[in-house]
Amino acid sequence: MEIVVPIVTPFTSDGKIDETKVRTHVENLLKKGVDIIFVNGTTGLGPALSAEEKRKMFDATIEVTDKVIFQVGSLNLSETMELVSYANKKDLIAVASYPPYYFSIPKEFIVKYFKDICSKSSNAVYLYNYPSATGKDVDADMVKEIGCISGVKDTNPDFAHTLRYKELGIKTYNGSDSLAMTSMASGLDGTVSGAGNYAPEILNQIRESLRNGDVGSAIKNQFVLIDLVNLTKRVGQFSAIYELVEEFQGYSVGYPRDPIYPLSKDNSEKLREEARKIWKK
Ligand code: ELE
Repeated sequence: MEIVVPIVTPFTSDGKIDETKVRTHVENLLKKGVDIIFVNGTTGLGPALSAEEKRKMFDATIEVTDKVIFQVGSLNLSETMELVSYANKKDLIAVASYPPYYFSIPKEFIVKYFKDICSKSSNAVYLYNYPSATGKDVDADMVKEIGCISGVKDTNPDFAHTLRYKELGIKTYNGSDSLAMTSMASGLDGTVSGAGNYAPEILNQIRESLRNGDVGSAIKNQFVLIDLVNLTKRVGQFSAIYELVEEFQGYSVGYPRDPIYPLSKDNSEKLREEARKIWKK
């Protein structure tokens, strides 16, 4: 029952990655019971980062822990490969990639993309599958065909779809906040939760309740998490996470990156107030 957090990427007001804030955030999450840090995911605004910025996020994180999954995907395979080679010199859990998105390409190209990454990587290679965002579903059959994927994060409301990867015997995580409890209770390796940036305690409580056989309490906490996530979605989920880390964890993770604009003062205040009501700590 691992808790994986796809961390936010903290930017300074002039758009640079704030590595000190990355380290502070990672240290705190680990203290709060998070097992693995996923860098450059969706919450980390991965598709909006340059290769250099992705590497910086990885460097800052690995200074604190080797329990890292390094998302290296992009539409530019040569940049992706540079990051794969860079990671070869380090000790980490895995490199991961979403499939090449945006372009309509045949399945064989996607299979080849992952095979190419595997052939270059001395680390484990994980798939980041997020069909509603990428427009591509790299399902269990395709993973079987690729043949070298050893883990998957499936951000997918279709839990049966996620379970099929587990049948292949690979590390399997579901990445939907609303399925965090289900992911931990149902024999997957754990959950990947963006809300874990600001509410790692809730994920930990869910896990503790499941370990103690208290399903009722786990469900209660899952619904608190769902209410918080739904609240963030009303104002801009990814911008809101920056606000709620400060609100609930007590330190700043800087700014998001335009066009994931920071929230207006008004929205920020309302968000924080409503979030406090939902999660009475
Ligand atoms: C998810 C979102 C999904 C987290 C990442 C993640 O950031 O890399 O609530 O399911 O829409 O993409 O947090 O959130 P839901 O895997």
